[in-house]
Amino acid sequence: MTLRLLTAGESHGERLTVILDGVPAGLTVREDDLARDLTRRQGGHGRGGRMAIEHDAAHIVAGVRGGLTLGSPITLEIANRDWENWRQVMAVDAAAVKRKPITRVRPGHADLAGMLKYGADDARDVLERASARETAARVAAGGVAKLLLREFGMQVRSYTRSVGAIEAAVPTPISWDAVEASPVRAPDDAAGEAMVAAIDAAREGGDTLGGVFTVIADGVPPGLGSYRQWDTRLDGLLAQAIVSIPACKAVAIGDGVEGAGLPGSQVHDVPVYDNRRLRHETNRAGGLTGGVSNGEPLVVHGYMKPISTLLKPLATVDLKTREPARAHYERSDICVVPAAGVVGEAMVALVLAGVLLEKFGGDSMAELHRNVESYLQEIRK
Ligand code: EPS
Repeated sequence: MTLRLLTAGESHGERLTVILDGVPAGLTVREDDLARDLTRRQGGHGRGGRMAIEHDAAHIVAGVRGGLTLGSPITLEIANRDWENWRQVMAVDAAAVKRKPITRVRPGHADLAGMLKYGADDARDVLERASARETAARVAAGGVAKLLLREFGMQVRSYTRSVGAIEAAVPTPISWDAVEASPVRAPDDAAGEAMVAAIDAAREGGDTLGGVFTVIADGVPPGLGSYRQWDTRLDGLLAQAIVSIPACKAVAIGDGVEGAGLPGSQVHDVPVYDNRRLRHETNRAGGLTGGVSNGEPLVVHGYMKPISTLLKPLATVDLKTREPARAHYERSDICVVPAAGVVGEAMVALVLAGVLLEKFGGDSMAELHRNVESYLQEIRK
């Protein structure tokens, strides 16, 4: 793998740590460049109390000198402000740690599977790493990937397509300013208002909501990814990256879901020469054919289940007493679809940066630019 990401850190531990390996030398990266997406990820109507505590910022501790990447692994750190309130519960030291085991596992949460897997008798040992707090680390890394893609004219953005049963009417073209101004990152105001109301109603009812986010990558050159092997197909890589986002249960590329119910004549995108430039009349395939980018915008949808921590807890079992019980509750979010879109952008950016580097190589940005340019010149002939 050309670009590798490792993250570490518990939700209420001291900090999150990111190692991003494989970024060429000579890319301008400043902490400020990573700030905007970290803030965007914290927002969205439906977030819980934790986001009032955290002010996520990525501190660069390795891999950058004088504002430029060195080609060595980039290490970023994001402090957990809430850690101050969890020092005893999360203490590293055996003598200092305070335990109050959680055994009433939440349906739909990693609690049960994680406890069985790791032989834990306290769901705290599971939920701390299973927590979606880890996605802050991905967004910081994705920020670096976006800087790399920007050098080649690629831009990765997202919007909220639905919350619960409320679906946005997506305008063409999408007003990205309107998306960013919306409290739920919706592309149409009326749906945005209805989504806010639905989230409020869920909160009132002690419930939670899922939904769908859509990530669009513009400026992607044709030829990224490969049908050479199952694990080199770009659609497969994107699907894995999106479904790895906590609570994300399904993924679709372009009109993939709708297309399954239609005849081929209504699904496939017809290539045309437009002023001697090759393009497709439509983009139902979401920019991918044969697992290879085809020059159209990449369109990826992520489907999220509702958050599994409910204010009105569901029925469960207590693993300690083995009796029926009500599930554990602790502070949580009501709906995170708007934030998940930002995480989806980061995951798509990381995958795209990976396949770009795989195709074109290059230890320095100058070398990568030369390689990309010569390919683009060739295919434009
Ligand atoms: C999460 C539970 C909540 C969320 C958290 C994910 O945290 P807490 O238990 O501290 O209130 O806020 O998300 C984040 C902290 C974040 O940064 O996104 C969970 O159980 O997954």
